[in-house]
Amino acid sequence: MLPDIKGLVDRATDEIASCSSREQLEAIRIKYVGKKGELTALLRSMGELAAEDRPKFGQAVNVAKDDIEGRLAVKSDAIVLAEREKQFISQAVDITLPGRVRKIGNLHPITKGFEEICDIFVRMGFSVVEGPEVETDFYNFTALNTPPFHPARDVQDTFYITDNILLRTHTSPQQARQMEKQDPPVKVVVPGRVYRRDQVDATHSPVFHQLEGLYVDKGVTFAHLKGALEAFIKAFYGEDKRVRFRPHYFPFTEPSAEMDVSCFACGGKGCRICKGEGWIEILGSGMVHPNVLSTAGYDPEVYSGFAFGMGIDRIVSLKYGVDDLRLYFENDVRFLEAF
Ligand code: 2U9
Repeated sequence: MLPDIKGLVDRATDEIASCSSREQLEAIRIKYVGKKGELTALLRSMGELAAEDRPKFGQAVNVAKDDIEGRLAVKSDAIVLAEREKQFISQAVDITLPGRVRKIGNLHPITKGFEEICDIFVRMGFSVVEGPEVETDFYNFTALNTPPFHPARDVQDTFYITDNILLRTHTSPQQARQMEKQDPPVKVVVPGRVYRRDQVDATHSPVFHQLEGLYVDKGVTFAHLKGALEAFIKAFYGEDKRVRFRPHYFPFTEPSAEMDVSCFACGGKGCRICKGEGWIEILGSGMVHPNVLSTAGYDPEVYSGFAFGMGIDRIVSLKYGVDDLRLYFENDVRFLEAF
């Protein structure tokens, strides 16, 4: 009797159909068509058959082998496909999920204030220059008509590196340097960090920020000063703001004036914020003192100029209603993110 080839193919077909992994499929391949598999064994046993049965039997075994190998190949493709599908599903990206927002930070309110204010003065034709925070006594005081033992030095006590070298108390020394470096017209604003010997509280800090301006040319008058500073206030705080000038004293300007802006809170009627005044002091200004012009090598009979100075910390605080200077230095992101 001839071995049951059809039965063998049927068994292999069933096993292949119910198999679900590469490993199982490989085991089935080895079992039926491997070197020591059942079909190979059948071929080997051909010698036991009658000679006339051999060709037909051999042919039947080869057809069975092709059949099984074909089914193995089809199943193998199906398994690879199924595995890939499983992988795709497990690795799928849900594009409907909102993305993770990366924190990119923002500029410090003081930096923003500097940039906004510089922009306004640049539109009026000023250049922006910066200078060293460590200065000489000469540029910080003497060149600004404040010689040794001048009483104005008392209110600008600072940190001394040597008797002659100190941390600047204002950005004015850079304006003095600028005048020394170039002929008129000089039209600059100088933003920067400055230092004074002060105890820290809500309105005082040994480190604060200033922006000062200087315009020197032939024929510069107090009217130019008033026009430029009023234009600045309207651009920075709003067109509805009014300004007024009060006489004051600075050693480096004559005459000198402080400028007030109409109160942000009450518009000028008088309230708690402006202490009933209707006005808030905002900056200092004046016509450059002839001694300052002479020291820089400019003839005060030919040239005149105006200058001004403002504390940026205060200017920005008034704009945003910040009531404590210390907030600028504490680095609390909840505060910093509010701008
Ligand atoms: C030169 C000539 C004149 C700069 C000026 C002020 C008035 C002023 C204060 C405002 C508040 C400093 O930050 S604050 O404490 N500054 O009032 N500053 S005029 O005058 C100059 C500067 C340089 C060569």
